Amino acid sequence: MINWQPLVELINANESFLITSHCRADCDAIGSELGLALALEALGKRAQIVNGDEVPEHITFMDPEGRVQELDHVPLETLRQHQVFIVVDTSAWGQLGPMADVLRGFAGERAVIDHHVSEDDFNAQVFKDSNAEATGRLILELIEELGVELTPEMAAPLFAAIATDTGWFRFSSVKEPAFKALAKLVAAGASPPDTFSKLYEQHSLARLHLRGRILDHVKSECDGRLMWTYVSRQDFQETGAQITDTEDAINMQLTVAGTEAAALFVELEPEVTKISLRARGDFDVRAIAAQFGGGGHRAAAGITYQGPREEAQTAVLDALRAGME
Ligand SMILES: [Mn+2]
Repeated sequence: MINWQPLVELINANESFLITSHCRADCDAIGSELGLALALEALGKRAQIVNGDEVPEHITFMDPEGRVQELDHVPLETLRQHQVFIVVDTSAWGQLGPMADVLRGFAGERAVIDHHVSEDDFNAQVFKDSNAEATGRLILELIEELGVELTPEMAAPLFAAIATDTGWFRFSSVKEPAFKALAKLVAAGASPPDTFSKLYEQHSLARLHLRGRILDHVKSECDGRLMWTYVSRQDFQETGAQITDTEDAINMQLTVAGTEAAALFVELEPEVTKISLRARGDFDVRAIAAQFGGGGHRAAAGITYQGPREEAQTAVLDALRAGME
């Protein structure tokens, strides 16, 4: 449990707040920023949200008022005028992008609200619970500590934050506090079906057709322990789908019983292949990715391979097969 009192005092003692989160923002980042900014404004404070890059297209629905600004479009002087700088959903300099320099040069008070284990020194007061399933739930706790009444405008983005950071309530991080928080957010106006639809039911027909190709190309090896598939440039051309339409496609291979590792080879250019790797159980795909200059986590890693797709497939599949022995 976080002791919020120092942050409540910091907020009560100041009038003007700058809020940021990590680049390539997700729903937890945006939801936490918006929930916090709206709560501060409910107290009569000023809040400005500025990120190092733009809000990803597929989650712009979370910010109907366009409150989240991109650093490129904001005069630097306006940022220095704030009294307190609050970073949410990250504690890593490397994830702040160009906002890292703004934080380094910031003269006022600093605070971090986060649930990630890693912790760089931001020279800030840290409000962290690494057992929390989402920063959005921590923001809700803070809102309650501040005595601010939850509005539908706060509840909707905070609901999306918790829903997505928990894989829609199925990760091992999901405990009773998550459902208690969700109940409060729904009571305040958050709509689970509306959120789900805006996140996952707005895709193009081309994306569905591309998915059909990806499924059609699936191969199974090593007695079903290794699954792999690919997308060629021809697949993109013929379906009209975009590179971003390959997102999440790899996870479909993990739905087959007995799969331990999965690979997706995406032909970006004739000589550039993007490779996504996933693992279930003990298999470590980060170790495979590292052999080709890639990186990631044990269960999810990626490689940008400088070479034709067939060559990438031969090389990386050989490494995967060797890892299965
Ligand atoms: Mn998060």
